[in-house]
Amino acid sequence: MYRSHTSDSGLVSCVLRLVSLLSCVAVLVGCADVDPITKPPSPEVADISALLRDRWKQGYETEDLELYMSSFWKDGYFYWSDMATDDNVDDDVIFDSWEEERDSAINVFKNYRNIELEISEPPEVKILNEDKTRARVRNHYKIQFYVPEGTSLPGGYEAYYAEGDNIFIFEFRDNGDGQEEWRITRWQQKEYSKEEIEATWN
Ligand SMILES: [Ca+2]
Repeated sequence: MYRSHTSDSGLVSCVLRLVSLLSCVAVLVGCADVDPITKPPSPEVADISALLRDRWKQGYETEDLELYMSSFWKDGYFYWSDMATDDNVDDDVIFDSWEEERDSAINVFKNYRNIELEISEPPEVKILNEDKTRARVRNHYKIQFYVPEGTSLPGGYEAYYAEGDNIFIFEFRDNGDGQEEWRITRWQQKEYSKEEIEATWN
């Protein structure tokens, strides 16, 4: 009897523990459901998000060439835009040099008096390897380029508008100053067509 009694008691205790454990889980899940926003982003997401905001976007908007170019790794840089025609690859712009990205930025900064760039935040970040040194990053952008005063674009417009999605590959590398950081190594731009932009207005 004694033995049996002990065994029953053990079972009861076990069940109670299980119930107690399940309650804890329920509380934890409950908390996560109520307030998911307070979960801080991982260091990778925070760093990548900061680079896009404080160097890539701010450098372009303030036409600060060095700041803008510090968003990119020089070695192995690759750029590809579908030029707003994703059904036709003949007009795509593709290059694999950091210098060409720089020349393109110099050209834009020379020809437009003001640039306004809006990006979706935070970007979607997917870490691609176990070492956490490579990530695929997506965001949405809206950009407006204003021509200098007294000039206009064909049709009399004072600004050029573009919108679309960016798909970046970021890598975590040594920046040459003994510090490792995330920067863009590959940038694919899927630009919206005029029809796609107009569809977002409705
Ligand atoms: Ca195209």
